[in-house]
Amino acid sequence: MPIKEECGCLNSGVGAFVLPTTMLSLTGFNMRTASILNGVIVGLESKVVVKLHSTPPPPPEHNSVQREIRNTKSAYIPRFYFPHGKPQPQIAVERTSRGILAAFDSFPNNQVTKDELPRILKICGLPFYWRMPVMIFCQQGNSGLVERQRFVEFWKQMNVYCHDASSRFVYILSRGQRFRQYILPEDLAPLVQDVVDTHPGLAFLKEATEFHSRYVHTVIARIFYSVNRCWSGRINISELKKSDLLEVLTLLEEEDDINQIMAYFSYEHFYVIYCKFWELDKDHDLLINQDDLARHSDHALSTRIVERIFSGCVTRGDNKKQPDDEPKMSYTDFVWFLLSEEDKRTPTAIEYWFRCMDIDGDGVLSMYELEYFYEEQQQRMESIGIETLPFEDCLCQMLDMIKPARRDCITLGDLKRCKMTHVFFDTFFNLEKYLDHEQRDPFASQRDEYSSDWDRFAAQEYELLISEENE
Ligand SMILES: [Ca+2]
Ligand SMILES: [Ca+2]
Repeated sequence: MPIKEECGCLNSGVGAFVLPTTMLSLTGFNMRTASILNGVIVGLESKVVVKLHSTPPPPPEHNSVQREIRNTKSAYIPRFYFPHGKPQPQIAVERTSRGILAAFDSFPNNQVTKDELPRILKICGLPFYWRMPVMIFCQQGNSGLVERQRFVEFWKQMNVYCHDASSRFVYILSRGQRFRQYILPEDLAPLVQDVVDTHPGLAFLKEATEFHSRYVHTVIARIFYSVNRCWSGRINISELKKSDLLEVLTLLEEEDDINQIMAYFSYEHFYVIYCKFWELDKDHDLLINQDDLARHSDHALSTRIVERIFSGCVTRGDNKKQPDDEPKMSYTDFVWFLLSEEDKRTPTAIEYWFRCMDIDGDGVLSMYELEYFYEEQQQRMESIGIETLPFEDCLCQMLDMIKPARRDCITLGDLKRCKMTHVFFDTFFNLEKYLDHEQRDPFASQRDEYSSDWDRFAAQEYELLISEENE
């Protein structure tokens, strides 16, 4: 029976009524409901007295976190997210500005040249090799001079937006264009050319101007290969923050032996990359075709993978003049190829070969794709009288090695998690290296002074090239 009929109207104003305990169970009217009704309960054994109010019940009590938020709602919460770095106190910016003005006073006409600019940069805490980008940002036309007022404006404006090294670097290299917060390859050219012109480790290159642009292009390609992790052709602030590029630029200032700077700038590494390209580019038009690339490393790569490299899945430039022209590879594309081929453990190399092997572009390597590449390896081995494993057996070995999350396909994540990914790739498209892995225990790690497969390859090849040259 409804409570209303038995006990009178529940919302009839303040009053008291008595519910028999039997009614509580009949109506599902429990102790909690009674308490929510703001009632006073007495005589639990036999009777419950509920005191009613005309106002609705208050909301349930907040938990401690909610209380905390409610109490601090109007309080000041300091800003804690600084995508462009934490701003310096205004007083520090002013102090630096005064330092800049005083430093300019000591130069004729309050102007500095490229050679004098680093003295000003030091006051601002900017590294030596940022000077060319700063020069380009601040100079009037091509005067080669930076004027005091212009520099102070630049400094103050930059401090409005950018407070850490990465966002400042992008700001300077993009010439303060706030709509483009990324670096393009050509933005780096003046900086790298400045390294060619002034680094003591490259003094011998001064006269050989024909190699300057080759070196500059190699360094920029290597920087993009390692830093531009999303393959967009534009380095953004977050990629720069995650990279070692700015540290390496600072290191250039301290290290006179350029070959000690294995990341990006080593001349020996450049020498190896360029000579390898030169060997393949027979007509020296700085482009190579599929036949040229197939000759790399004494035809170590399969035809099928070479075709995939030229399919556009890993190359950037479209070097076709006519739609029917055969696809060509630029020097920059070759740098990406060689770095990927000689060190298959880096994230970019794994992505590079994954893109090549993922023929249908569905984001996984399916069994048919693995079989397609293995088939040619098998044929090549048979043609030179080497006994081969059937595909199924090879597949089992590979799946045991990679341990993919799903047994029916291999994802990029599976390959990045595995420490033996280089062996996986060589099995499917590099015969020479595959046979090499087969001969030695692939799990036995190579212990030597080199920190990467690339550094080892470059050092060994450099020795070879130099000894060939001396013969
Ligand atoms: Ca050529
Ligand atoms: Ca696929």
